[in-house]
Amino acid sequence: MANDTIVALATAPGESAVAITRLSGPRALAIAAARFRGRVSPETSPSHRILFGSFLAGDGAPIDTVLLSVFRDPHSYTGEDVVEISSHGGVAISRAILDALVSEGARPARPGEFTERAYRNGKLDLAQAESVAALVRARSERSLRAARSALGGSLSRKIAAIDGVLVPLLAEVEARIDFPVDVGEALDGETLAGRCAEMTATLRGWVERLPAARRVQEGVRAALVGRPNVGKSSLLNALVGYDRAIVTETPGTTRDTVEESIWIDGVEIRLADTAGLRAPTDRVERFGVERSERAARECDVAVLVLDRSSTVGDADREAAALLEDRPVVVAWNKADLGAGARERAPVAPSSLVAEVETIAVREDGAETLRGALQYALPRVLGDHVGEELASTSARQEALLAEALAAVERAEAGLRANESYDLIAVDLADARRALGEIVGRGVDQDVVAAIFSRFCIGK
Ligand SMILES: Nc1nc2c(ncn2[C@@H]2O[C@H](COP(=O)(O)OP(=O)(O)OP(=O)(O)O)[C@@H](O)[C@H]2O)c(=O)[nH]1
Ligand SMILES: [Mg+2]
Repeated sequence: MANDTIVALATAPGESAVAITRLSGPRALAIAAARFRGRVSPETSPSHRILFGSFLAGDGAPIDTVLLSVFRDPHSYTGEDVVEISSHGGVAISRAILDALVSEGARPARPGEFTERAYRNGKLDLAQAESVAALVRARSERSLRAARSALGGSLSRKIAAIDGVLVPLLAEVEARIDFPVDVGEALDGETLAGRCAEMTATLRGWVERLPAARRVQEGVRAALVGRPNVGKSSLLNALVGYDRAIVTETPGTTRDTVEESIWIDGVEIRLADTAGLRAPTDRVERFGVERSERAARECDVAVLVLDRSSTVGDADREAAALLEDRPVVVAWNKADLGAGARERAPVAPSSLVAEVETIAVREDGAETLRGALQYALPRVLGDHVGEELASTSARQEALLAEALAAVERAEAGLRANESYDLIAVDLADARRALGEIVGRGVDQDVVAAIFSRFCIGK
């Protein structure tokens, strides 16, 4: 256990109703007691009590009246003695409290240091600790649920279940290396391969869900794409419900991509309005068009905006070509201006999710367009649209891919009657990769890097 006591503001700095300053470590109770005057001292208070009193400056003058929560080792977030001081919010008050605690011997915490201590004290495994960051960053109901699921240990339980197959299998394979003549009664390679196949299937199913989990976590990227002046910005404004982007009758109004989010079925949809696609007339527009092309190529779902009142031309076809094989919702805008013959949208049938008619200037059709995006969600999230997905970090994704590749190699090796030494190496590799997800045998630098991405006070 750490031998120093750390302190940080746990709430966002600035003006607020309440601010919480958090202390953790062996001297947390003594340090808090040095500046607290109340009926009960934190040093004698039982765990899980809230004490009311004054918090004092060095000269004994009160800084603020506070509520002080006491959590004794090991029943706290970090597993150490923890004191949380709730004061009035405000820059000066929090600053004064923090300074006072530092002058009593606490050290300002590094980012993520509280959670790091929780991890080191066995309160959380590494996968759970990472999900704390995901929880704080969650911007949608679904991403919050995904982070909560990971924090609840869903990843760790899955790994434990795979370990339950992997460890005995590895032992069996290793036994054959050591005692090759004694295996008469033992399972043959095909049977071992069958057991390995169970793991391969579990891991494969898991890896297949990762892109969907990532989209839930980070938000689905939806780009409004089309030639200039078709009404992309007007549609963005209609969807978000306020004048987010500039709209004018001049083609080429939007120069930079403009982002705003909406939420559909608890999923964040990150809408990007883009500069109209055409041969650029100046340098600024060229940069804008490049950004539009990138947004079109990188989005998860596109809204191809076409002008219902004119004919589909090369510019529309070129815009559509950028969308290749991603799901596309076609918005036939300016439906109020009358139309010629109903034309076919320049989108491959396999990509086309829905076609809607809109009159963006009157916000007509915005709900239908929203519905079309909702309809496109299963295409983006795959079959797992309604499933509980656990948030996974990029580090965990890479390790899962390693584990899957290793068990696939082991399975193929077993079927091909390869030498057991090689198979044991693959299985051990899978075990190492899975173990690292929950923190087993992880390099200290990796641990430090993970927590350095947290906010201070977390
Ligand atoms: N009549 C009619 N006019 C519309 C409609 N939607 C947009 N407009 C008008 O069309 C013009 C262009 O609209 P924008 O939303 O700026 O079009 P854009 O596609 O963002 O254009 P760029 O940014 O230049 O690529 C504006 O004058 C809008 O008022 C519509 O549904 N009906
Ligand atoms: Mg625009």
